[in-house]
Amino acid sequence: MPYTYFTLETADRVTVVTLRRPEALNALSTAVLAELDAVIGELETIEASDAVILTGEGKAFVAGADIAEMQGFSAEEGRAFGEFGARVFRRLERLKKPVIAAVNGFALGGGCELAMACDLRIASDKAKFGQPEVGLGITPGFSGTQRLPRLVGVAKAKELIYTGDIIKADEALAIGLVSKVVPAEDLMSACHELARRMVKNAPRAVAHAKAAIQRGMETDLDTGIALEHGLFGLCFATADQKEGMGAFLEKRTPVFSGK
Ligand code: CO8
Repeated sequence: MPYTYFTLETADRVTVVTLRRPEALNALSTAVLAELDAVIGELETIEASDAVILTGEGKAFVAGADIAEMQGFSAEEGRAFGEFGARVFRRLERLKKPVIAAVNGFALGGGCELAMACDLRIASDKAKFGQPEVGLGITPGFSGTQRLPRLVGVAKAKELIYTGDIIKADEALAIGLVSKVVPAEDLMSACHELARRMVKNAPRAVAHAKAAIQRGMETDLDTGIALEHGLFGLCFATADQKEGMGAFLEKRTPVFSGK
């Protein structure tokens, strides 16, 4: 399906989603968020793909929510915009395949929040991260106050959010906001290499592992362990479990069907 702001390319079981609004540093307007919602809907249905790489065109991953659009908002409009963005990000976070953020440049405000809604983040050495919202007179509004402390700890999240400091990729790595920093020219190949190591596995097992981690991190340990049991059990209803274990016993490489 053609989009105004996104392109999708699927090859070798990986879909690359590129946000293309470089003239506004890929800022998230209502129209961009609505398309992102539709893109996620499409990703849910692409059977040829088991992993997603999300990146931005130009010098930004995403430089935030669209300041020009937000400037005249009433309190009610601000709340509705925040709720909409947060709902779209939550849908991305719950996608039943891993999503790697290939952070090519600025990931600020809503852009940092979007990267945090992905499963993990690989940064170009040119990437910059921050939650500069308080400098604009607002708080983070697409769940940054919730995901940032969960990712980097409460004190560091408070420091970043209260100061609005912009940090470079190496500091983002040091605080655990990103998994790896690579030279800009190697960013996409590094993300593809990582995705390849995921999609060689049984897709449903990876999806169940994602659900167990994601939902488990949002609850207490006993509930999380019970969730894991349920999802672990479901794996035994898949053809890929039989194939994976059969291949091991027959000393051959498994051929997974995603069933
Ligand atoms: N929104 C709209 N337009 C933007 C944004 C943005 N977030 N960021 C950049 N642009 C536009 C610029 O206005 C400029 O447009 P034009 O060419 O028409 O003047 C164009 O993109 C290029 O930007 P710059 O000329 O500023 O590029 P520089 O390389 O000089 O600077 C920066 C790059 C440092 C990234 C700079 O653009 C910047 O500071 N951008 C804003 C960063 C920011 O504050 N982001 C947070 C926004 S708030 C937010 O994300 C809240 C999320 C939750 C919202 C919930 C709402 C209720």
